[in-house]
Amino acid sequence: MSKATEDRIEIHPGDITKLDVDAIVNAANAQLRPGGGVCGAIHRAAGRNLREACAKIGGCKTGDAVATDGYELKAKFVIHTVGPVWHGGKQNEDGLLASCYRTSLKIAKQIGARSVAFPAISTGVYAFPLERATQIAVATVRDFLAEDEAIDKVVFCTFGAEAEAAYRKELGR
Ligand code: AR6
Repeated sequence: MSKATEDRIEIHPGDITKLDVDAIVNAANAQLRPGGGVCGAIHRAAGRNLREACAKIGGCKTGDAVATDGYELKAKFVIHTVGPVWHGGKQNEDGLLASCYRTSLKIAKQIGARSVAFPAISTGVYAFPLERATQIAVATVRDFLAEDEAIDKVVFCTFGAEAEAAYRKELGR
């Protein structure tokens, strides 16, 4: 029998670059440049081959995602998704953020990644309100896992006490 959706979701506080999962998701920018935040940390940990792979791809639209190898990371793949910049909520930020999670999981399935870790996309530099973003992240992942058995495990990697508390509340843990 397949595992229940809730048993396939974990919270992991800490640095996503250290995680031993098939794929980690990067909160990227549209140019796929190394940048700062979690993106900068992933690029530093994966090494220059990741920067070159991203430069070759050239870019990614908001709400969309592309995969590369993980290079020096433990993770075999990095799935780069571009979250929306928060403009007050009337520019389809919610829909675009949901699309980031959904598209990243679709790509994970296509490349055969069965365990996937997400940072809290858009909640840093892009200023998406944390609680609202957490609700979207959790709802979208739950929906995907309930419909599809290709992914065994999704890890919400929280960076800081505030994000951890938001995810614990949303997941009821
Ligand atoms: N591991 C896990 N989560 C992290 C880490 C880490 N090592 N470092 C930061 N976070 P942000 P965004 C959390 O700003 O808002 C970049 O410059 C952080 O606490 O990285 O989508 C890109 O290049 C926050 O909760 O991403 C883009 O230009 C979350 O990761 C832009 O920022 C996302 O924060 C993207 O902005």
